[in-house]
Amino acid sequence: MFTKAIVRPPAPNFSKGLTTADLGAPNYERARAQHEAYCAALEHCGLIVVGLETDPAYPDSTFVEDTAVLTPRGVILTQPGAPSRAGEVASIRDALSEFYPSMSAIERPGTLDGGDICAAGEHFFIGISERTNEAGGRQLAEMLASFNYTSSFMDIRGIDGILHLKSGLAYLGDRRLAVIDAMAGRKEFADFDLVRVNVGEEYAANCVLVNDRVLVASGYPGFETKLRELGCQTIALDMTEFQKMDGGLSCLSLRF
Ligand code: CIR
Repeated sequence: MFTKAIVRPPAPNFSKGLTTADLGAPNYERARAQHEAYCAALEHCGLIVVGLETDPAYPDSTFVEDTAVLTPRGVILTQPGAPSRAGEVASIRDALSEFYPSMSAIERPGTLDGGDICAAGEHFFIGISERTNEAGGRQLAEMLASFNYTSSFMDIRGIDGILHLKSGLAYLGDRRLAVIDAMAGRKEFADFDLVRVNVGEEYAANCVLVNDRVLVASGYPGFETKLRELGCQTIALDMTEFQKMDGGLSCLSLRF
């Protein structure tokens, strides 16, 4: 069960962050409103939401997930692969130190973004991407092994429209994964039941299991219907402004 989440609202210069999406500039007021609704949904799932100050020094800093990997057995601070985001980790370390007296950290030349790490029970999928390199992935795999978790690498470079592994993959509990078609054939998923995300609804793959609910992006009825048919209680949230900055539901919080 998650009991807490760390979030950081978008700063007024949020639109200056990195993006590959060709969806236009985000509207700041709407992004703030969507972020508030996101926090309310986490509270509805029973979490205490710890809100950090906005940080205009880092326009992408609302995407807190990329700065740490939180597991029930230990916490690992990341080494974000985008140089403009490297400085985001320091304030997250401070925020987490209240809850975790000791933390490990990925060291350069390793790079690793939290968005590339998908926890599926005792197993972790580690995406090798434009942000997470093999050195970073190997460091994380060793740390996870020391916590008695298994892991496997998944190279996602070259999959169109996928910034991070979790842009196309999410764990739904009960050995079930939501996955886009471009990844569905991977042998690493052999032991899991796959919930295929409909073509054209790929953005919806970045959903988040929070205790007994699943947060999903609104506007993807095919995928949400599939989840409901499987017995998931979904909460649909507008994510349009974060999508314009390549962000999804999982990136907006660190849950623990
Ligand atoms: C970036 O390019 O780093 C941000 N604009 C978006 C990060 C999204 N994070 C995530 O998917 N975990």
